[in-house]
Amino acid sequence: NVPWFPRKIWDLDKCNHLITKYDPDLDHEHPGYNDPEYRKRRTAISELAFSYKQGEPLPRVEYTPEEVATWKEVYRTLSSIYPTHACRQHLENLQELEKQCGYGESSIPQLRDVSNFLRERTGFQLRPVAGLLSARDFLASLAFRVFQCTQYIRHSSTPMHSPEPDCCHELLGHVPMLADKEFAQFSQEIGLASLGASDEDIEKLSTLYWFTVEFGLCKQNGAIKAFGAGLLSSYGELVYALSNEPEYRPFTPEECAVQPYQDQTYQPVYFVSESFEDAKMKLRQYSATIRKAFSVRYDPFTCTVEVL
Ligand code: H2B
Ligand code: FE
Repeated sequence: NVPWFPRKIWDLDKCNHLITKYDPDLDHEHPGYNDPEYRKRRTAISELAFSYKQGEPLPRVEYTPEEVATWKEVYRTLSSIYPTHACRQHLENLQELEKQCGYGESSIPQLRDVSNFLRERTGFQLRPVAGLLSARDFLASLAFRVFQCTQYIRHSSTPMHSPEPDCCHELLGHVPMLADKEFAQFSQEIGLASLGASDEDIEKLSTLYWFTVEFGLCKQNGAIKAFGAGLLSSYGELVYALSNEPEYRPFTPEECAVQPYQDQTYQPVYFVSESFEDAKMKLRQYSATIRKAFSVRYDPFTCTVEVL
């Protein structure tokens, strides 16, 4: 009994199971919980994601001056430490996004433009999502080179922190990395490994995702740099992660997959990859050890998963 999984890219319309953790309507600790205006705005942007169907043009959002002000602050602060803290791929691609995709502190880029940019670079595309998705649904979309992307922005009272993913995290953390060919392949392979996997293996793959795509470090020219989107979108943790204070371990999927992780405070340990190429090869070996009754291959011509 293999759990259901999407076989065609259009099946992603059914991969929409949200997790209510950190929801501004339910979580009393959420910075927007006591702000009815913010919650109304979130509901409106959520509607766009709920009604989205694969293949439709991505919805545009007209951001308010308050939202743009939040973006500006985040953009400025993070840009100031990228040169010393971000990996080469992130830096290069962010420059390209500034040149070609309207990235900058004065406006929040539109998902439609960003998705077109990524498609040209690595074949990745974005799809709007209303909030935190189940790990199974989130990982499954990666198998199709689809990245589920939030479109709302964090509350203006906490520009330097968000308990949940928001457009600052996606656009500044994830998007520049998804424009890298090796990294895109790495992401898709985690996705493919997740299709039809047991709950236990989904948990392990989520943990792997966490310590690489979200909080991964890598070696570049003898220095440690950040490539994880959770780091690249959090000033505080980005500084901490490269401060020599936390523990650093070489990336090994077997060890990484079972390491307990923190989503409330900084990570006590980070995994350092030699390169994306190396991380991808190690992940491939690890994936082969996941017990599944079948193997899968993605056919990019038909956007379907072949089950072998
Ligand atoms: N949902 C959304 N919307 N964005 C994410 O970055 C995300 C998610 N990450 N669901 C997932 C879970 C991740 O923490 C892993 C795969 O569990
Ligand atoms: Fe993320």
